[in-house]
Amino acid sequence: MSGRLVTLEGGEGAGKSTVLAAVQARLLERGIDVVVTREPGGTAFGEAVRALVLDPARPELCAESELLLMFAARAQLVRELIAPALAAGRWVLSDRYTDASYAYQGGGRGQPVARIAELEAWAAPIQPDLTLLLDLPVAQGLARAAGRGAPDRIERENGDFFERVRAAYRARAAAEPARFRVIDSSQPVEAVRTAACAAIDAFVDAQEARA
Ligand code: Z5A
Repeated sequence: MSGRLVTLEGGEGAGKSTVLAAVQARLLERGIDVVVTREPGGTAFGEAVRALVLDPARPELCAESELLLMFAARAQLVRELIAPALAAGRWVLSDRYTDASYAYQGGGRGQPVARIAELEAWAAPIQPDLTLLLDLPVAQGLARAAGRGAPDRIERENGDFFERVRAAYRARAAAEPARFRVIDSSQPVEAVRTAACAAIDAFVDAQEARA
């Protein structure tokens, strides 16, 4: 089987980190060689960009710079890690990818979708094959995230911002039902993990049937 790109997405406190290890373990159980990464980050350059873009001491960062920095980190990740891994037949599991830019910089910050699509086509032309969207009410996600210590620059945004992020994610999932699996992450952790692994199993089954 050739390589596939699987992404995990969701708003604040959705539980991506909490389910990531279970998804990785399920892929390994299915005999799939998987590389795990995250955005922004995943490369030395990308991690430096992450530190810059999430730094609460940089409130002056404008929305345009934020969008470009996300794509600068992503362009590097695609060329350094994602494209070579897929070309070698490995799977890539990424904690966030391009949908996050549509949700946060598009929905949240109001950056034009056409501009984001242009950046995507140029800097990150590899599309995910499967995206698990962990979805839950904003208030519940913010309550979970509140227990994690000092908020970063983006976590300092208000509830309206995160409502726009959630709406943008849900709109993307509705527009691309073949790629997205929406998981109700307001459920207890074990139920979310089970739903995520079931989605992985169904996807792997379908890929094996096609091979
Ligand atoms: N960002 C962007 O703006 N544009 C982009 O293009 C990209 C990213 C790629 C960093 O992302 C920021 O970058 C993020 C979006 C922006 N900004 N914000 N805000 P990140 O993914 O690294 O950081 P994050 O969004 O803050 O995710 P996180 O810290 O990894 O959170 P999470 O993975 O979704 O949640 P978690 O850590 O697994 O869980 C949060 C807490 O809830 C924790 O205490 C858990 O124990 C608890 N939890 C989790 N699941 C449950 C359930 N089911 N029940 C009860 N409690 C739970």
